[in-house]
Amino acid sequence: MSSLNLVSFDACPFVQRAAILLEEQGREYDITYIDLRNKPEWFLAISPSGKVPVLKVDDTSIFESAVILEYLDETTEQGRLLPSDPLGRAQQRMWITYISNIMGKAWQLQSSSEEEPVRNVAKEIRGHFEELAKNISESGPYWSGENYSMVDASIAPILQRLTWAETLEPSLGLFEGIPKIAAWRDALLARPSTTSSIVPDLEQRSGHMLHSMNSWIARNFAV
Ligand SMILES: N[C@@H](CCC(=O)N[C@@H](CS)C(=O)NCC(=O)O)C(=O)O
Repeated sequence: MSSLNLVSFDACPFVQRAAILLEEQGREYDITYIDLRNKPEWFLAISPSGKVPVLKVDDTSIFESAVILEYLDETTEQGRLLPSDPLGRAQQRMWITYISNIMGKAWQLQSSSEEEPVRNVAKEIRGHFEELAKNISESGPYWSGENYSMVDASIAPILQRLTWAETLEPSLGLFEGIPKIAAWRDALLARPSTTSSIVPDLEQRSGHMLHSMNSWIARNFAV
């Protein structure tokens, strides 16, 4: 069996997507943490964009979180998360791409140093949540209903971070009035793969990092 090594940055939600799937699949893997402010040469040699995650499969490297998820899904001995019919697969991929765009906005929300851009991007994120709410299964608790899917693994890290962002700045109201997204979030945050795929003190580390970057939402974070 191939060895798996996830090259990671401790607070990265894109890395967490891959870690969630590895946890869901019960696969053995190692994690190598790097400092993104001081990227090692060996990392730049395997990550042309200079971004994590990279999954090393023996001596071969795969970058881009959505591609890593698909590789893991195709090579698992457990049940696959992507559906077997091409249209079902296309639909999941399209929402995963949609969610990746929200992840960029969530980072703007966390890192902006002024209130106005944070409020503006919060409004955009709420708009995306409303769109997702129109498309999530009626029955829940997950995207497609009873069964956990690749869309769930893709969004969990960002729902987790935005929930935390709201504890820092409750007036953001990101989930207010969108009960389907709040319920989806609750189901995903209660799932063991979501909690076991992060470093235990993620909030503390993220809080320090954001505070040191003059993040507006982390302005009162106790350092
Ligand atoms: N599209 C990429 C995005 C990954 C990404 O943005 N990773 C961030 C950390 S969360 C990164 O490595 N940033 C380093 C940099 O841009 O220099 C993916 O899905 O894997």
